[in-house]
Amino acid sequence: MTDSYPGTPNGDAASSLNGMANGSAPHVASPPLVRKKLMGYVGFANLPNQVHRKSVRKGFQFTAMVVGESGLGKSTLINTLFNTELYQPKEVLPPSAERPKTVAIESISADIEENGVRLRLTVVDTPGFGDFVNNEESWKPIVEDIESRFDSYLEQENRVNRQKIVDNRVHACLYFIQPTGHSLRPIDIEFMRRLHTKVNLIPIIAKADTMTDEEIINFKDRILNDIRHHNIHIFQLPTYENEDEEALTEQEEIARKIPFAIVGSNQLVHTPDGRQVRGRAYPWGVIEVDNEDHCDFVKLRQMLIRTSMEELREHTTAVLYENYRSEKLLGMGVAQDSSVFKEINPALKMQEERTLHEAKLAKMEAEMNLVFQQKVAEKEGKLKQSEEELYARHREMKEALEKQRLELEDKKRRIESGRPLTPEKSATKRNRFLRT
Ligand SMILES: Nc1nc2c(ncn2[C@@H]2O[C@H](COP(=O)(O)OP(=O)(O)OP(=O)(O)O)[C@@H](O)[C@H]2O)c(=O)[nH]1
Ligand SMILES: [Mg+2]
Repeated sequence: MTDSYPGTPNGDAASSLNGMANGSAPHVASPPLVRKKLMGYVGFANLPNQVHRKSVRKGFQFTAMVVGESGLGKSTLINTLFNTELYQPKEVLPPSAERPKTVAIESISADIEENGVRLRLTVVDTPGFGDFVNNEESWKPIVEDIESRFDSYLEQENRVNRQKIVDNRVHACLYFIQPTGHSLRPIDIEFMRRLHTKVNLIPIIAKADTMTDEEIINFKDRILNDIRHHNIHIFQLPTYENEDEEALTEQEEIARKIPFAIVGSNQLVHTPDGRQVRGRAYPWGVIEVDNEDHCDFVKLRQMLIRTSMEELREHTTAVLYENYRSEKLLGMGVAQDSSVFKEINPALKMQEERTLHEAKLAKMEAEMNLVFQQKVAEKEGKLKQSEEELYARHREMKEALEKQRLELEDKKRRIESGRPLTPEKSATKRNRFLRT
């Protein structure tokens, strides 16, 4: 309400009261927009607070997945993110023993609360690729897991009662890249290509403490080039025009760090200056997990949890899940009838109906004309035939009469000349008589 509309005559705070009606019936010619100055407090400025209260009451759900080769520090990073030992060692192992490996896709949930906001955070830990006999197909169980979560959501959506939908969809997938310093390997590219349409991909350089700062900068460049070259879509922070300066700078700083170079550790170590920090101690010094000068862990946590959790959730729902859902339903033969969603304009509809009706009438007329012409042709044919028959009969009768007339005339002539009526017969008699 504090916005001033440049179009208003006095430039005062104004509000469009017709805006809502326009929005609900876009097909009807827009009524003129009336700008009204509010005379007093109405209350809709409180709408964002209502949404806020409601979402706090409902709580939030967020699921992140970690994927990468065995031993790259996936389980360690989860522990670092939660800041707890979620993965307790099952038994105390001697230093020479092999470290515990993740053997199946496991998910761990924790209900956490901060300033009265409840969040159910689920982390899905996946076994490393190196454990598979055939590493070419190592992406399969993970894609299947992501899809089965989509399926479960789709199934819940299709239920009669949709009150209690549990959202287990993976909202972000942290992909661990080996700190080789070269470029992405075929297995990384294959994996990301299989996953990028199903999940928000966030690439991570694992065990960044094994590389120098300069090596990390060059490695990041190569990784981003490879990602661009292979048209892999990684999660990008959206930027909105009306965002405030501070938020924009924060987002830019985060975006500049992608792919995040991460060091994971839940161990507390002493720094030379006497502080106790989470990190890894080396003979040459201490790498601090929560120090932005040492690695990008803080920026990753900031993006995942503080600034873009909602964006990750929204992109999962609006784009990734939506694509999966429509593909799946189309595959099942459920086609969308677009006419159902067509906006109806009464004038246009009447015009359409009239055109249809006229076309129908024209078709009927043409059909009737055709039938009429056929009947006329038939009748004509019949008439012609009977005329010919009549003509033939008339000719026959005429000929018969003419013949009769000639005979009678002949008879008359003979009678008049006194000759016998049947000269031929008498002649034969005479001849017979002569012979005998
Ligand atoms: N140098 C270094 N070592 C790390 C880092 N993160 C984890 N490690 C060590 O790497 C080893 C493997 O870590 P895990 O977290 O078990 O690796 P993982 O990716 O879960 O492995 P799998 O479960 O087998 O897939 C452990 O000894 C960790 O202490 C890191 O950032 N830097
Ligand atoms: Mg593990």
